[in-house]
Amino acid sequence: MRLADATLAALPAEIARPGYDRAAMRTGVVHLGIGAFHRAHQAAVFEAALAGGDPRWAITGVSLRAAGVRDQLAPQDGLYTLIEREGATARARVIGAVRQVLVAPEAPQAVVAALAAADTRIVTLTITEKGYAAAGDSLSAPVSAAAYLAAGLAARRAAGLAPLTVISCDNLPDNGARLAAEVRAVAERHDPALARWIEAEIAFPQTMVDRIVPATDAADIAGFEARAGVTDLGLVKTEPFLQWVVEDRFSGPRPDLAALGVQLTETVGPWEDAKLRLLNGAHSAIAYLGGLAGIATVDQVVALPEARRFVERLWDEAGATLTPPPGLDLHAYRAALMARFANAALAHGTRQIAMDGSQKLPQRLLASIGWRIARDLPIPALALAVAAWMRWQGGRDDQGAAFVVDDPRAADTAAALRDAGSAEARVRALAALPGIVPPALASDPRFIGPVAAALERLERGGARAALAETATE
Ligand code: NAI
Ligand code: CS2
Repeated sequence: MRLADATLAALPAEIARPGYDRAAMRTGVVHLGIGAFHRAHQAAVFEAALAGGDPRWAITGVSLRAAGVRDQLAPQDGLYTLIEREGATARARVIGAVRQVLVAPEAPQAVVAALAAADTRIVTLTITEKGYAAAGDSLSAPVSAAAYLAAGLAARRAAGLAPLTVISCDNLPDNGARLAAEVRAVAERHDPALARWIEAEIAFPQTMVDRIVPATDAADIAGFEARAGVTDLGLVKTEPFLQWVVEDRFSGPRPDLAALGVQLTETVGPWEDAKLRLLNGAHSAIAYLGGLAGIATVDQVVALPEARRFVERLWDEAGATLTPPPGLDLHAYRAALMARFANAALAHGTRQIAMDGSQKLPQRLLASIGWRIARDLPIPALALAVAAWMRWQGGRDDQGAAFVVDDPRAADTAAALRDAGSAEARVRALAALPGIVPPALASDPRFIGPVAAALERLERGGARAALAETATE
């Protein structure tokens, strides 16, 4: 039996479900990139708004690529279960906020119409870091998120509809401004007056988003089926922690976000730097070093004393680059992060985090390195993390087992490694690739030296030995 409106009543009482009238909700949100994170993070906040009596915040999800999530949710009336796991507890809630999912390649005009609907007041996005590459398409034949947004905004403007707010929820520095620039560039190619209207009327607030949401696997779905007696192919698993920091700049109505636990602020940057450089920087280091050592999950890596010492060392290096936002105690933040990493109930795959490293390294590791090198400060832990990403590009772990490097630049990094005959040559070749390591770093011996020494250490003795040596030197 599938999870659906008709089967909600059959669920065990301990599984929470929508207490509001789903038929009365209005679709105020369009989300581009409906994947696991949106359904565990922003949708959970919009669900709380609906549950609190504000019917305006149902969601039309859009996949700009494959039909996966649509095919999971359509037979379930848009319903899915969100399971918050910590240790032995697994709190399950059925989320009712998603009303429909559109697959853009199948129905591009339906996506434009959703963006141009009068009820739509907010657009959110989780399209991965690689979704922000320069959009070469046009709003008349949209493929990219930026082009769909330009097309939807053009339709709103032509219909004389009110502006709306566009909120990037991807792990990128200055995500709002980056997205705004891409959307305006597409609009400018079509009609400069549209670009000017977007600049004047549409808010693209900056955000910091945080909730660990591992990809769902078959065991998750089977486990829920045994617990609840229904099949939920749209199930999403996460942790109890959720943080959303949003720049307080909107073009139109929004839910009472502050009442829902969202932090509204004028300055998101310090929150973003702390999260990207501490949580995500450590995540990427754990992913590559743990993956090279053949370790499958984050909690298994940080169960190793040498790995915990290494992560603390990396946080010492990265933490020095931060100006903590008011109220953020970095010592407590680091302790909370380590506890979240150690949550074995998440089984967060190192392989998943290792994906798209060429799009993640700049903000997670290289920004901290650039800050420290400019002050002639040492970077042993950060250098080992970058060296581990470099070794990962070879597609073999320390045992020689091959794996696919899941990255839009994998062909470039593989080619760069091919003719490089030494660790230093490999570092220089990868650092010279455009769009990953900033040129100023790529030519700086204070970067090349430590990273090459770290790569030699990895190639000589493997990731576990390198972790242990670096953590204590
Ligand atoms: P997912 O794989 O479940 O969903 C990714 C979504 O992005 C899919 O809808 C996919 O079609 C779309 N997408 C991929 N490449 C695209 C492109 N080039 N253009 C447009 N759409 C594209 O991944 P998940 O877990 O939802 O994460 C998505 C993003 O959310 C991450 O890349 C990150 O920026 C952010 N995030 C994820 C967290 C997590 O723990 N999973 C936590 C914090 C942020
Ligand atoms: C992870 C992030 O997959 C990855 O790159 O580092 O998705 C991480 O789970 C989130 O940023 C946590 O908020």
